[in-house]
Amino acid sequence: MHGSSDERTRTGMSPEALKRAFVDSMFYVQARYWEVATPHDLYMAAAYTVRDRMLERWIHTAETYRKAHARTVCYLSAEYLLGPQLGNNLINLGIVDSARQGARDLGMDLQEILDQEPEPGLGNGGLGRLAACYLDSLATLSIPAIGYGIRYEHGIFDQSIVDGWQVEDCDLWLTNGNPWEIPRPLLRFPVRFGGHTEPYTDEHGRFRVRWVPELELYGMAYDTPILGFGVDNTNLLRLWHATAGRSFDLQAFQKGDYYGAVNAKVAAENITKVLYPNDEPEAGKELRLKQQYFFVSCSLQDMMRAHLQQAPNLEGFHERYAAQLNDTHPSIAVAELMRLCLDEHGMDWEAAWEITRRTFAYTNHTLLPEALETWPVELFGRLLPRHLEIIYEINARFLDELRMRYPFDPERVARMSLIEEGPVRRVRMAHLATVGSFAVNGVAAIHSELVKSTVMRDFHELWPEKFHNVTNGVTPRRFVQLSNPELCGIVTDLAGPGWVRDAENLRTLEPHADDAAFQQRWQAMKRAAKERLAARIREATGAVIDPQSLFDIQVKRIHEYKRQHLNLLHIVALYHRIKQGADSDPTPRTFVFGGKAAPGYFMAKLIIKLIHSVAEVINRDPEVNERLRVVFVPNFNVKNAECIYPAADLSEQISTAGKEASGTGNMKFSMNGALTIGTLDGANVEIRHAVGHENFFLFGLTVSEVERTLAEGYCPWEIYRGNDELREVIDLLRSGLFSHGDPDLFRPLTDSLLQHDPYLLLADYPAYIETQARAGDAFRDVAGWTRMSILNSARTGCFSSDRAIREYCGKIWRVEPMPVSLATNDARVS
Ligand code: 9GP
Repeated sequence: MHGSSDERTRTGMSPEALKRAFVDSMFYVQARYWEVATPHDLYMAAAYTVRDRMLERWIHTAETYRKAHARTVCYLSAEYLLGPQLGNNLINLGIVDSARQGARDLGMDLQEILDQEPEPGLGNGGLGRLAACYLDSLATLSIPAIGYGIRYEHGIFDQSIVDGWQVEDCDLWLTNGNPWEIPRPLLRFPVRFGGHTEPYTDEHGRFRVRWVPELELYGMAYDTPILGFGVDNTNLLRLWHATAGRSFDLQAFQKGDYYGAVNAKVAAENITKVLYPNDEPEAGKELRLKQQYFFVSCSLQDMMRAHLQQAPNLEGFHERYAAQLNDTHPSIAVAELMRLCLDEHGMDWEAAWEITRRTFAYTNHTLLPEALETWPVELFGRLLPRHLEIIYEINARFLDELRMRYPFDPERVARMSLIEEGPVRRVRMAHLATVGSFAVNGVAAIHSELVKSTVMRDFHELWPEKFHNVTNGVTPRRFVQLSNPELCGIVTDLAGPGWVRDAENLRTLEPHADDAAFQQRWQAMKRAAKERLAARIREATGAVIDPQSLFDIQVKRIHEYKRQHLNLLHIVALYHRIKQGADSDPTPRTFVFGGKAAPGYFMAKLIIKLIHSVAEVINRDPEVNERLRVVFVPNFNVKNAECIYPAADLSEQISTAGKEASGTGNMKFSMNGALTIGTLDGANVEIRHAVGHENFFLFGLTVSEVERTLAEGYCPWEIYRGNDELREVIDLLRSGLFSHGDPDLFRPLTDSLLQHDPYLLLADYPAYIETQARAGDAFRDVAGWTRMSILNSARTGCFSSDRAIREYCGKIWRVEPMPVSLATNDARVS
């Protein structure tokens, strides 16, 4: 394990070995000498120094898994929100102290080097970050696994704020090079689009179909090693980059069409240019479907290549691999695996179908109808004609089965079809994923129940045993050890360093919850984190905030269902009370917001504007600003998040019940000792159960109350009329006070609330206000609050992604750990 090869200077772990390797990297990789080295050179040299140590483990891991023909998890995900790698890799290698010491000896500050790293933001939010946490846990638990995805040249946009409005800037994470990836120019697979299909008879006289595509390009692999913590296992993240095929170029060149060839190259490479922001309609996003097919096809071809190196045929493919579909984005994999088996490997339908449906498992991450992907049949057929045929055939066989089972229920058969009939016929990707998988899971207990009783109800009735729950989790390596060193120190002192691999050991905090000396240490930890956040906010926005005040934080994507505007209604109510001299909540608070809005989602962007407008009025009013402050942290990303979660006193998890599948920010906050104010939605339900009802501020309608309220003809206007304070708050928003006299600026928001209020803010408003008042009171009882904070951390070890991955391994993937030891490798080499 760690430190086994200190005698080898290239990969040794001591400060001395690290220093020598760093100096070497500066010279031989960066080709720089000290006097002219830029901060970026220092970062690159440090990254290469660390990478060398990872490569040794990585190669040995690949060798071990291969020799053992290990059953391998393939995580197919269009998003990986990795965040900066250097700090995390130092932690997982167990060399933070050596690196800090080595840097100091060379007259450098490790933190300054870490700060140089650009963020690989290849994801939108929770779903992509979950994939990154799962990669960390898979390696840590020694599970043979490959993450497959897309190497977007531009990840999630950078957000800046101009005059209170979000402005999107292009993310340039690759501009200065990416030291963590290894390009594999020889690992390339063809991916085809368009054209038509034609029947033929093969040499055995069997009916076959040939796809004659119009366009062919290539996917080239870029590999990133993923280190486990405290083990030598180092797994693989393989991201695909699109390039034009050489033969393709040649054809055009031979015709003398130089510019045509260049244009074709540019068009091919566009496929992996940019990550699509979610929360926007799919309409017309042809490139998005191309991206999905592109990465899935490369990944399946790669899996087949590796399998066939060791097996005579594809018969045992599903034994070798468990492929997880992360949401519907990769669900075209079902049709692609069928195509590869049928058309490229000459299998018959039954054998191909057997392999396919025993290979895939599908995770559903949302019930929001607008996020459940469907593609117009016309578009599908134009881009992927062969796949559409295969989907029709899967559907025909499936519908026959259904008709036999439900002979008198044609509506049910139509509901379950893979094709949605209507003026525009569409392919239902969630249905394709469900029919083509051996397991389907939701991501929190309540969500999994809702999957079964709503969007997948018919499927659950048909195949009850297929449905599971695996509640999400977050890695304690990044979200405690790296981001909250003081908390890490406290737990390590009590439980020893092993808790990082077994987060249930956070429980050792529990008996100390009432100990006065321990409470002081806890408060100092919070204080340090709050000061760090205050400094960062000052640097980013110029705003000054008071670390003594209650830090009430809501950071996540901006969306109406997440209800950042409910939080704002409370803030305006507090403001209004202070102005009226009727203040009933004397607890000074700092409200912190952060999050990106999809570029095409007007209401979300208006909410960002409203946050800034309310902040502007409150922060400059001396009558109010001693008690209330409102700040927005621009460009919420993993780096910023690491600074924010540890600093929170109160975590806002206030979505309309039934809308948030799980949430993972809620877990990160709670693990870092924040109390939650939240609804019974997503993983809040399990967090509340774990931390104890008395340590959680619950409010709001339940899922069934939401359903009932809407069914009974919800009338937000009546609530507005019947609640004096709410009416005044909304009228203030409509008065122009927060919009320099323009009463119309926030109209779309206030009109939506008063006319439809689809997310039931007004219905939940009174309970939210009352619960916020209780939270404010509770914060003034310092010992009581500290106790609750300690208990939150102590009891949330079960939200480690290690627990989630163990559940996937046991319930769904049937895969066993395969520990790798560098020590045996050392013995073999020497
Ligand atoms: O909205 C869910 C979020 O609640 C969940 O925590 C996350 C990871 O499971 O997935 C999000 N879903 C999506 O981003 C799109 O389906």
